[in-house]
Amino acid sequence: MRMLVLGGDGYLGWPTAMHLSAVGHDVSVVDNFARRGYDRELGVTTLVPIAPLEQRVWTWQRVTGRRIGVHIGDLTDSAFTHRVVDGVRPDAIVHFAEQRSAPFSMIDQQHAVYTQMNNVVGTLNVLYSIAQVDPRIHLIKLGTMGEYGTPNIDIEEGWLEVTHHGRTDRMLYPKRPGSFYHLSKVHDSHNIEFACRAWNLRATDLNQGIVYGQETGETASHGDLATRFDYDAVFGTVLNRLVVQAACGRPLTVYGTGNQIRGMLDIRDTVECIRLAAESPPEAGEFRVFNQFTEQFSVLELAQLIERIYPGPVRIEMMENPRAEASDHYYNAAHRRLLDLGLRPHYLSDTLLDSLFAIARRHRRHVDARLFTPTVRWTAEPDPVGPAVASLAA
Ligand code: NAD
Ligand code: USQ
Repeated sequence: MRMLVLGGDGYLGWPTAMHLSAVGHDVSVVDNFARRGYDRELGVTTLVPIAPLEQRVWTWQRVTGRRIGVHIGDLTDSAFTHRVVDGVRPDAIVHFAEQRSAPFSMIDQQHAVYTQMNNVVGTLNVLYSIAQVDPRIHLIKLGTMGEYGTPNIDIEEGWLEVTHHGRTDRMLYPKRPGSFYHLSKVHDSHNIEFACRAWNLRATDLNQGIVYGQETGETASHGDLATRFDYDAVFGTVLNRLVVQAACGRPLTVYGTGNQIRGMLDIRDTVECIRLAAESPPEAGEFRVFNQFTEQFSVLELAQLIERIYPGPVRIEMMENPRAEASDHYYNAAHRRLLDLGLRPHYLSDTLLDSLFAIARRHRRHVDARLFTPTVRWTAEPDPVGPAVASLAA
């Protein structure tokens, strides 16, 4: 298949592009390097160094003999997006290219507006391009489990059958997300579902949980092919952060009670889920939703697991939660459909954690421990809080 990977320079987009290329698909990537720009704004860097995109692609071709096409530009530019989709004429578009940090979207009004503009407008441009170039193109869109929030009922895969006053209908599952970032994904989902209904497009919305890990078969095959590994309080996700904190002998930062439960998955399963979704497309007009995670954990369970297996002293620090989120809640989310397509999950194991500890220890001299402290609060105050954010405002 011919595949276009939007956000192909990112944490997940780059390993996915290589994975799809490795199994024989003809892959091109799109990126505007916004993510490398957020690093500069925040004064942070990925713990594992990453090569420039041109070098990544060049090394991939040298190592495997396979070519990955590159298109540099911004999806919020409708002419650029249309030009790329029309030029490549892909069978499937995998859309990772959004601002993906909840804390980043909550820094202040400017960052909330940027996040929703970037994400919602970019996705709208992709939808229009598909409808105008070829409605048969399968859109595989990265959503998030956080779209659902933490309802007091079981979470289904995208849809819910509701009986109200004696009448029954199949409705999009009600959403109650916890940040302006997560809300941008809800808006995307509704826009995509409408485009499928109105224009007969075909789409898979992957409500992905929190990804952990840094290596796939492809990223590990050459230093230039590595993907990023974030540990700062804005872009670092919880398990990746706790691993780096343990490796640096710093306290593990558990927000609130630590009883927040989330669905999670290994980065090797992310790239495989995308392949599975791409190779079994939905029908024309179908808006299909898969919950893309393999296990659920509370934050405290993750911290205690690390405390138990890390070969050195570990201290857990229960700290005030900078976010507005439910701490003690019911959580039971369906996640069958990718398993039915053939996903064979890598469950969180001591071996995986040992390999992550090794990666963190290898690079720990570059860790800036100030970045472990959360600086963004879920307030509407006009002034940014904290040193990392102050540099952004400047
Ligand atoms: P990332 O920030 O590392 O990658 C996103 C890429 O998209 C970056 O390279 C960025 O430069 C690019 N991009 C952003 N806006 C763009 C635009 N307007 N035009 C062109 N390129 C643009 O993020 P990631 O961790 O790889 O996440 C990828 C996707 O998966 C996101 O949509 C995210 O919401 C979703 N997701 C991620 C996780 C996770 O744990 N990392 C979990 C669930 C869902
Ligand atoms: N948390 C801590 N300590 C930390 C960091 C986080 O206790 O040091 C807690 C948070 O309060 C939250 C949970 O851990 O309850 C998860 O936080 P996170 O930063 O790992 O994840 P989140 O903000 O939800 O965002 C990440 C990705 C996002 C993706 C989402 C999937 O950045 O792109 O959409 O995971 S999900 O959580 O399923 O919505």
